[in-house]
Amino acid sequence: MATYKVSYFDGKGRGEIIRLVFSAAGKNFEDHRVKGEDWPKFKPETPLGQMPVLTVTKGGKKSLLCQSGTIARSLAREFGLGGQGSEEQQLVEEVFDTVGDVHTAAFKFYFEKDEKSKAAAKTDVVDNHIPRLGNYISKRMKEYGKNGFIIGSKLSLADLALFNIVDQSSDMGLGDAWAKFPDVAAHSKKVQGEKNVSAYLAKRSK
Ligand SMILES: N[C@@H](CCC(=O)N[C@@H](CS)C(=O)NCC(=O)O)C(=O)O
Repeated sequence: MATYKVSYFDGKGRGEIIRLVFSAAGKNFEDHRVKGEDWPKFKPETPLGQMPVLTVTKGGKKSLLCQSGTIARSLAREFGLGGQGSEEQQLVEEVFDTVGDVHTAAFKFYFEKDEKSKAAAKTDVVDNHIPRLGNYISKRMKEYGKNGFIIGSKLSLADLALFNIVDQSSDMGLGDAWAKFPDVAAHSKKVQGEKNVSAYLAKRSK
């Protein structure tokens, strides 16, 4: 049996989707929070010099894997959160990538130091990225979702990814931009109410 360790800074960022996949699937993982001062020592041991890193130990062999999206997708497939059948799988990954575009734009805003560029990046997220995602989610839910999920009739990586961007963008002060999208608000509530997710959220590091 494989054991898993997720290494990331002590924040949500690009590591949180992986923690959410493990938690929603009810799978054990070591939540390795790397302190800023310990990162320079660990960095050269990682494949890309970046985190998150997933360490998989199986049959005495240790593999260090990188790229948050690749890790989240492959674990989701392995744990039954990747969509049922090829059409659902395609749609789950479509939602995941669409959310990823918004995540990248939100990070650009959040980490920008120059005030003028930061304001422009915020406008781009609030006026372009979030409305585009909000409208797209309503469409996909109507076409392919059941029981309040975006794709199919059970929780998938698509749901975790949307919940994660809404949660993290609210942390970044962008929460109001979702107010015009009641389907998204209802969806976040639904995901938070899922048994394994709600147990994780109750104990996750603030
Ligand atoms: N495309 C990569 C990006 C990883 C990335 O940018 N990691 C940042 C934290 S979010 C990092 O490790 N920064 C520290 C460094 O580069 O030294 C992924 O999604 O995993």
